[in-house]
Amino acid sequence: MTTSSQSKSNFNTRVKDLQNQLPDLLISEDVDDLKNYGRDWTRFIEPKPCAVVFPRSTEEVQSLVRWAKDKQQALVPSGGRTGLSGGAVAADGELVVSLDKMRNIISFNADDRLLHVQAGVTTAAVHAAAVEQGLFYPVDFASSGSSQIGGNVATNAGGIRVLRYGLTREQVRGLTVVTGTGERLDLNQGLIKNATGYDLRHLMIGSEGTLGIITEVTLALVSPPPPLGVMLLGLTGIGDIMPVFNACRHAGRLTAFEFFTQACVEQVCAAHGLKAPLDEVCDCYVLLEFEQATEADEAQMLAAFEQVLEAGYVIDGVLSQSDSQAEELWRYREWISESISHRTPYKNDVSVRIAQVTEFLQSLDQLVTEHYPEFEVLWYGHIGDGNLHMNVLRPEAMSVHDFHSHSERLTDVVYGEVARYKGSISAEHGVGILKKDWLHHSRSDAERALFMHIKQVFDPSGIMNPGKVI
Ligand code: S2G
Ligand code: ZN
Repeated sequence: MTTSSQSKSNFNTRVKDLQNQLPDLLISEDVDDLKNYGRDWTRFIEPKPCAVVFPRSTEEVQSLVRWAKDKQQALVPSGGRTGLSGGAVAADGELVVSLDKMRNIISFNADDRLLHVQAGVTTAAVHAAAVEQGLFYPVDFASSGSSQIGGNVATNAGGIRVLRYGLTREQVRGLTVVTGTGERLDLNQGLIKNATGYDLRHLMIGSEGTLGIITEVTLALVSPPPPLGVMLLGLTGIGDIMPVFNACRHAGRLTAFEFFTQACVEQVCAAHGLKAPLDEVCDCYVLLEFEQATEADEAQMLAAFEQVLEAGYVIDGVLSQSDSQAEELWRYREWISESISHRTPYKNDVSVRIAQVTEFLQSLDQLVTEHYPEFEVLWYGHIGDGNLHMNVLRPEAMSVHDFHSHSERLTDVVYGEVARYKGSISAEHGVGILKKDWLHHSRSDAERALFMHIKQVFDPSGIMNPGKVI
C-alpha cells in the first residue's frame, strides 16, 4: 500500500511517462488546474486529480486511453464542469481528460440539417451555430453558457423544453466515442433510419463517461419555433397544477411548463432585487411558454387563463407582451439555481409519471416537513415532464460536511417515496457519485447486474470514470 507521498511520486513519474509517450499532449499539474478541473458544480467532495490533460482531437484521446489502459491509470472525462451529481469529480488521483481544447464546429449540412461538432463545444455555441443556419437547437437550461455538448450527451441533459422537443438523446444523430479499450466507435453516422442491431449511440448517451469518452457529436437541428408567448400564473396550491397544465396544453402548443414555490421567488427576488412577479403572493407558480404564431394562439391561451381563473385554480397571472418581458418572467425560474448556490443546497432531482406529480409532490412535501421541519426546502422544476427539483438549503450555521450527512438521511426518505411511485432518483442530472448509493431505488438488481456486464465489455480495465454510476 503506497503512502500518499509515494503515490504522489508515482503519479509524477506516471505523468512524466505520459509526457514522454505523448509529447504533443497538453498536460497541467498546476494546483489551480487540479482543483478547478477536478470537480463539477458540486462542493461535497475534495478534488484530487494527479493531472489534467487537454487533448485536441479524437486521435489524441485514443492514444491517451491506450496509454491509460496499459498503465491502469483512471481517467475522468471533464466538459463544462456544470454537473450536479459529482460525475466529473476526480477525488482519488485520476487523470482528468478535459475537452476544453476540442471546440471545433466540424461541419454543417443544410440538406441533412446536421451539425457536427467536437465534444468541447458549449451548448450556447451550438445554439448560436444553429441560429447562423436559420435553425434551432432546442435543448436549453440555465448553465448552457458553460456546459459542453459532450457533457450534455454524457448525462442526457434535459432542461426547460423537454416537453416539446425531448432530451439531448432525441437530438443526437451520431457520436464518436473512444471506449475504455481504446477503440474508436463512429456511431450511427447521422442516419435517421438504421435498423442494424443494437443502437450503441443510445447506450453511450447518459453513460456519464463510464463506458468511453465522447469526442464528437452530430446533432439534428430543427426549424425555429414561431414567436413564443410566456405566461406566469400564481396558483392557490400544488393541487391546482394539473388542471392548469391540462387546460393550457389543450389551448395551444406548449414549449415549456415550469413550476416553483413562493420560497423560490423570495430567494430570486432577494438575490437580484427583483419585485414580486404578481401583486398577490401565491403558494406556488407555473411559468408556461407556448407557440404564439397568430393572434388566435394568444386568444386561446388567454381563454384558458380565464377558465382556470374562474375555476379558482389560479389567483393571478401575467402574459408577456414582448420578448423582453418574456425574458423578465423567465428570470423567476431560470435564476433560482444560481440564487441559492451560496447555501450549498443538497439537490434531489427526481421524476415520476406526469399523472402522479401532484400526489407525489404533496406526499413528499408532507414527509419532508414531518421528518425535517428545520430544513428549508425549495421545490421547482419541469412539471411538464414530471421532473421535480427538491433543493434543501444548508442552514447558515451548519458546516457543509454536517449538512451533507444530515441531507443524506433525508434522501433515504425522499428516494423511498420515489421508489413507491416507481419514479427516478435522477431525472436529468445523472447519478455521478452523489446518487450512486441510491440507484437501487430506481433500477432493479437485474438491471444493475447488466450494467456491470456492459461496463466490463466497454471498459474491461475499469479506467473510465471509476466509482461513478455503478
Ligand atoms: C433546473 C438546474 C440545476 C439545479 O433549474 O432545472 O436542472 O439547480 C436545474 O437543480
Ligand atoms: Zn432541471
